[in-house]
Amino acid sequence: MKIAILGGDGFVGWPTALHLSDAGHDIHILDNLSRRWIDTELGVQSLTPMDSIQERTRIWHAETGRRIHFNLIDLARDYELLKNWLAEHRPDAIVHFAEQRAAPYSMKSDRHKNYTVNNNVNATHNLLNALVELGLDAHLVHLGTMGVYGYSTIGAAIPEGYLPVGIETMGGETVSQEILYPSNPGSIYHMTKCLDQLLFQFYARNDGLRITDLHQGIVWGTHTEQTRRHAQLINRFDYDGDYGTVLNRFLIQAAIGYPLTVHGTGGQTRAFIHIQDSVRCIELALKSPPGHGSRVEIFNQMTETHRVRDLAEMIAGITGSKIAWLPNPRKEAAENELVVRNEKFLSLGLDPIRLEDGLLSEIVDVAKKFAYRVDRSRVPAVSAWTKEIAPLINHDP
Ligand code: USQ
Repeated sequence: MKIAILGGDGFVGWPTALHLSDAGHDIHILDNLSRRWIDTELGVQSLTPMDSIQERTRIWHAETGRRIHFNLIDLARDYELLKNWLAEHRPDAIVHFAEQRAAPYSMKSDRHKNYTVNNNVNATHNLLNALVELGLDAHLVHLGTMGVYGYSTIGAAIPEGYLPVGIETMGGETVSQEILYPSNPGSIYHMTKCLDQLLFQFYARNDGLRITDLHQGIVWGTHTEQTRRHAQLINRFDYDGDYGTVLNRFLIQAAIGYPLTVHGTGGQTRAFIHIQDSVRCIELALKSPPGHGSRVEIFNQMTETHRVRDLAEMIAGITGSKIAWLPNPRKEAAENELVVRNEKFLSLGLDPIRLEDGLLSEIVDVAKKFAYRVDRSRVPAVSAWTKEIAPLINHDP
């Protein structure tokens, strides 16, 4: 297939581009390189040394003989460029990662809130709009988030996108209907993914677009089969308080002797998936497009759930690290249960990678190798969810 990967220079986009290229597909990355600009804005860098996208694709070609094409396009701002590119190349499928993906970054200031909403919602809408205008019947696979469901304290199993409900009619009868699971975002970033869901519902129903939305959990790990092939194919690996995600942060903190930064009681339960499984799931989704006239296909792209304090205690047990119990910069339930249905990917053949000591130690080793690149002052999470929380987390103890 000819596949456009929007946001193909990012943390999940890059290994996906390599994985799909390796599987024989013709890969075209469209990216505005905003993630690299945000590193510059924040004054941080990936733990792993990353080359330019052009250099990365050159090395991939030298290693495999396969080409990955790169196009510098800002989906949110360059609608005409995007439309012209799609008209010229007419891809069979499109994988859409091109959104600002960090919850803490989206909450930093009014400017960051505006940026995240404008960027994410416009990017998705421009894409859908262009597909309809061009009559392009490409299968769109979007990287969404488990966070659209929110984290209730009830603990009922979360279905894959749609919830059966009984509704009482005027005549007193109960009829059953499936509705999109009620969204309950915990940050401006997560809110944009809820808005994306509505855009998808409309365009699938109104224009018959074929759309798959992947509600992904927190990704851990850094390497995939392809990124291991050459030092310059390495994936990015974030550790800072805005972009580093919880398990990867704990592993890097363990590697540099920094106390593991648990927010609050660590009672937050979240869904997780290894980066290698993430790219496999995207390939499985591409192989199973919804039919014409179908509703939006939704998968829960996660393999395990864990409580934050259990992860911290597990890593402290393996590495001897200390745990720091910190005031929580976020407004979120202190403790929650989480049960998630994920049968769809399992039935398509996903054999999940489980969180186990060997893999965790391997990541600590990668982190130790590049520990000299870490700026310890960038480790704490300092983006507060509300003005009331800010003094609690920004005070000098
Ligand atoms: N947390 C800590 N200590 C830390 C960092 C985080 O206790 O040092 C806690 C947070 O308070 C939160 C949980 O760990 O309760 C998860 O935080 P996270 O930063 O790992 O994940 P999150 O902000 O939810 O976002 C990440 C990705 C996002 C993706 C989402 C999937 O950045 O792109 O959509 O995971 S999910 O969480 O399932 O919505």
